Amino acid sequence: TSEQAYLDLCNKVLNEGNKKSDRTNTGTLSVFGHQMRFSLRDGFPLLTTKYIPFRLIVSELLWFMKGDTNIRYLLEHNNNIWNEWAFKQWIESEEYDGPDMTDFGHRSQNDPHFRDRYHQQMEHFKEMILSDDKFAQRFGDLGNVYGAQWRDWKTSQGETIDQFKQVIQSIKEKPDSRRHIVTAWNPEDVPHMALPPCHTLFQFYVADGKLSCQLYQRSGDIFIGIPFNIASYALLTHLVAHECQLEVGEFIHTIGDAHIYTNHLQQVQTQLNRSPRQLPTLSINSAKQSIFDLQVEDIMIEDYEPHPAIKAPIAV
Ligand code: UFP
Repeated sequence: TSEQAYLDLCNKVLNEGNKKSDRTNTGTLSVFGHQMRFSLRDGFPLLTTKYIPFRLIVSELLWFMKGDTNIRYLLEHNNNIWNEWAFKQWIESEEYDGPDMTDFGHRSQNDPHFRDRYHQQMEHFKEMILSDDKFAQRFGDLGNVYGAQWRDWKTSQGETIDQFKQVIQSIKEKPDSRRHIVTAWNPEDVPHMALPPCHTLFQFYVADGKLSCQLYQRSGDIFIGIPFNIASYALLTHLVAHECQLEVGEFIHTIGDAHIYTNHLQQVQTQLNRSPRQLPTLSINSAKQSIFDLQVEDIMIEDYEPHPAIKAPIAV
């Protein structure tokens, strides 16, 4: 199956990767410039060699597509993947009067006492985001992340550009165009961002009634991040095809710095010792024609029978 493209990347980096230090001081093995191709016609590329929680991919992508940048929507769908970024804004604000949370990412990994206090504060934070509108407005909003760049790009003239709507329009009107591009990389914003966009730019392509998508990802954590990124952009391709009444073609994943963190080497070995299974299939509620009306329940993965999850620390 097309999962092999991912396993090949793991093998390549283990065998040929450059030893490289990185921002998080974890250390990586890394290659520069790698491309994987996933035919979306033979199954949905959600890895089977370890369990990937697809529901997190769905709610995050719908959140981007809505142009939403507030974690409240994610929390309402029990999705915690962006919490730390919002939490950081709160504990660094004047309003915060709880215990010291400086450098909570590292400390919660190394100090069990601190970890308990951190979890307590985080639970409190989540409750406040969900129950208090003002609080959510102040501390839940992540600013110029993907949703803002896709749907609400700020121009120098003080106007906004809806790149995502425009690209859908252009696919419908001029399928052969070579300009179906959405960029999240905004050089004006990058210096002020805690995490400059990893998925930097994507382009669509139509041939023979089939829609393909290529992503340029500047930096990819092969064990933890990339499996999510593959599934997310494969889903995006399906959704845009649904909106434009096209079949799906390929998802092409081009990565700049593709790396395995040195504290994931064991886990990658475990995964490589497993045999890929039949890929699952995706179903989209066909009663909804516009993808802008879709809710998480409208998107389902079927016949997904993966190997168990593999735990690993996240580099912070
Ligand atoms: N990362 C991914 N995919 C993502 C995401 C982050 O692989 O969608 F948001 C990883 C890549 C890298 C780290 O290991 O997060 C970002 O660090 P840097 O900005 O230094 O590249």
